[in-house]
Amino acid sequence: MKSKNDNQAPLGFATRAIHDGYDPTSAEGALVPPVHMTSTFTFETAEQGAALFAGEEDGHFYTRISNPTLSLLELRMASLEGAEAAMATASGMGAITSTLWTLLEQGDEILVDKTLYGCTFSYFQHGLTKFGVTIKHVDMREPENVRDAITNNTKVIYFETPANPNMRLVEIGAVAQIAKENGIITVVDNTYATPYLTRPISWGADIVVHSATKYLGGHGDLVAGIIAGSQEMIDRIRLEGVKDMTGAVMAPLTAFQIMRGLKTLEIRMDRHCSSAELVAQQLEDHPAVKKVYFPGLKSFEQYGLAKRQMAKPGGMIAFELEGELATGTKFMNDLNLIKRAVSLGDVDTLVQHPASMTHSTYTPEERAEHGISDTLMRLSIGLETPDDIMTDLKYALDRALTRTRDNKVA
Ligand code: 4LM
Repeated sequence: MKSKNDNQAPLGFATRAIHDGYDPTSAEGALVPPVHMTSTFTFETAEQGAALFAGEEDGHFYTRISNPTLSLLELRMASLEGAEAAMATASGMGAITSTLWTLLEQGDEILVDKTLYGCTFSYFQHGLTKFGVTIKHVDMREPENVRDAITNNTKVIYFETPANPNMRLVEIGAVAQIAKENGIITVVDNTYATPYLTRPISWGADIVVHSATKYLGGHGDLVAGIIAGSQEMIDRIRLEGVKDMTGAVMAPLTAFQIMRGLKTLEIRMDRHCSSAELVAQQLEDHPAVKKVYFPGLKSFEQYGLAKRQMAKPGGMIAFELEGELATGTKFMNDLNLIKRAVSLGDVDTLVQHPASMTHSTYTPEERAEHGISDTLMRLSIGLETPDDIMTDLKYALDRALTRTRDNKVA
């Protein structure tokens, strides 16, 4: 389908998420694109097979490299991120590792924000370092810290915004500008924001990675990743990182599920965001809560940046309860509707405790140094009726308050 309407105006985000790249007449009129459940593709002649392998002819020949169903998802994700090209991968970690194995060599240095998803942190600290890559953690809330940390060996700058789990933001435009001035590639993990809220490439980033397991899929029923960037970068990542190093290719059926998820991404995000605003306010007003980290609250340290860089504040909330770790554990156990689970961006509201779950890959000392406290709780606000989410929270918060008061008296 054309990406402009007949008046030559660009089509909107939701329209592209539903229609881009597909013409039903190419598939016997099927409204929903067919799923190409095939590992391999036949060659009309041996010569044609050789030409495909030599890159002299375009076409699919093996699903680890490309497949029509994956290509359609890749085209849609490129369109939504405002990128030239995209690549579908088996998981978010598959997207991250395939990208960085391609970009980095022994002796290179990568500047990485202080706050990262636990397994990403682990990959940097325990994976890349084994192969002679130096990792430098920088607090990227202040872009000038990045400039100060750059050396002749710096090849890549990597960050999440908002960062998992403590919601810190990084000003993409400012960091990408410093990177460009120094010939460095900027990679942004856009999982929390999604392209509906933030498009890092429009701010100057080179590559965007996603855990498509989260909002893009949106229903908690798949594991997947996406990489978006220039055609040249994506070709390299496809043929070096994915084809030969990680093999982290997405299954065609997963691509079908993600394309179904993308069709409702905009309306789901609108609801995630509006419910999260209500919940964040409820948390902030409750005496059992010490501090709330949510980009839509005026009390959020980077509220101004959130307004500039995010169309809406997102569906993720982090907060600290009054009391200690045990208060949080009991709070989680007192929830009924809200499910105790890692992952995020699902239709179901989920709660988890980063220090003992997603960020247990950090040592306690590393967590302290990287701003992930032991009492931090994380909520992924789902699509249930907002009042029901808040009623469940109020019950558990009221009990947390009673416990904290009883402990103070005792
Ligand atoms: C979680 N997160 O936080 P796969 N990037 C970000 C993430 O949050 C994640 C990944 C990449 C969680 C998983 C248990 C910002 C994952 C990794 O899980 O490999 O699709 O994505 O709860």
